[in-house]
Amino acid sequence: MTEPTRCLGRSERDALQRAHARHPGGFEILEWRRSQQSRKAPVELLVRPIGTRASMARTRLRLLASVTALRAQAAEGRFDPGSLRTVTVVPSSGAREVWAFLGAPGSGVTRVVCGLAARLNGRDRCNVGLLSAGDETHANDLRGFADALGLPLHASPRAADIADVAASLGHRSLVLVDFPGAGPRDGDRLGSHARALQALAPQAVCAVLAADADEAALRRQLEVSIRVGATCVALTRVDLAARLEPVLRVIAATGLPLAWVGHGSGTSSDLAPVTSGWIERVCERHHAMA
Ligand SMILES: Nc1nc2c(ncn2[C@@H]2O[C@H](COP(=O)(O)OP(=O)(O)O)[C@@H](O)[C@H]2O)c(=O)[nH]1
Ligand SMILES: [Mg+2]
Repeated sequence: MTEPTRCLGRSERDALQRAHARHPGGFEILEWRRSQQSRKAPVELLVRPIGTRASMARTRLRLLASVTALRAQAAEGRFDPGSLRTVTVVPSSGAREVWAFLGAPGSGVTRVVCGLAARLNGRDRCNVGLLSAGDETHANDLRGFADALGLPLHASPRAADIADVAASLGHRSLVLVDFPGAGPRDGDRLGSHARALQALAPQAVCAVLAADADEAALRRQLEVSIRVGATCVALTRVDLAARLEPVLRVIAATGLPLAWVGHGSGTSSDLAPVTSGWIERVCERHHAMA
């Protein structure tokens, strides 16, 4: 017992000693109370253990700080470039191939189709045919480009007809199919795309993702693309995205390989096959800025 407690009575000192034994780390006295209305009745002490409280508070603070740091780190998007798969998609030298392209409206599907057509047509004996899986208005987005390059362009607004229309392009070694934009809530159109893809049985189904879209929207878009059979990804509008880690993280989480990267609105020069060097450069730049 410390000096100041000498002025206390035996009952008070006993109560203090019991509290001290229970809370050796220290305690705060909340209330003195006698069990009966008599001065001789034993004293009861209501205490709050300071030590435990303080350390609990400290632990809670420490926990909060580490959770916040973790959240900040996740938001910052430390992205491991090794977690992202890439793939090189090239037309087979022998068999005729069909590649399908789909994505949310405005994500750059038509531009990717044009970019690849311009890149591949006439190279390594590849000749490209274009197929619009939409109505005439949708097909018109490709018309000027097809005419300028002298490429045949057919349209098939109905999923039931698409295999026949693709067959009418049988003289071309590579048919690129431009699907009208369909977002995650556009169930009717997604259903129609799924039926068309089933009929076409393409060698590649490419989900076109706009890098400047919101991370949650990108995730949902990839989910529905996978449901209709996506086999790879083309990342567009890279030049417009403030940060690339969110979209790269979303793609890596699905396990789908990234095939092409578009970083400009030009027809051919701004679309390129992805390389691991590009991914590493993008991540290094981001980490250097963080
Ligand atoms: N800056 C930039 N614009 C792009 C890119 N890809 C597409 N665009 C533009 O985005 C708009 C929508 O592209 P489009 O191919 O029509 O999208 P779709 O609706 O998915 O077929 C057009 O104005 C394109 O020029 C890109 O990589 N960078
Ligand atoms: Mg389009």
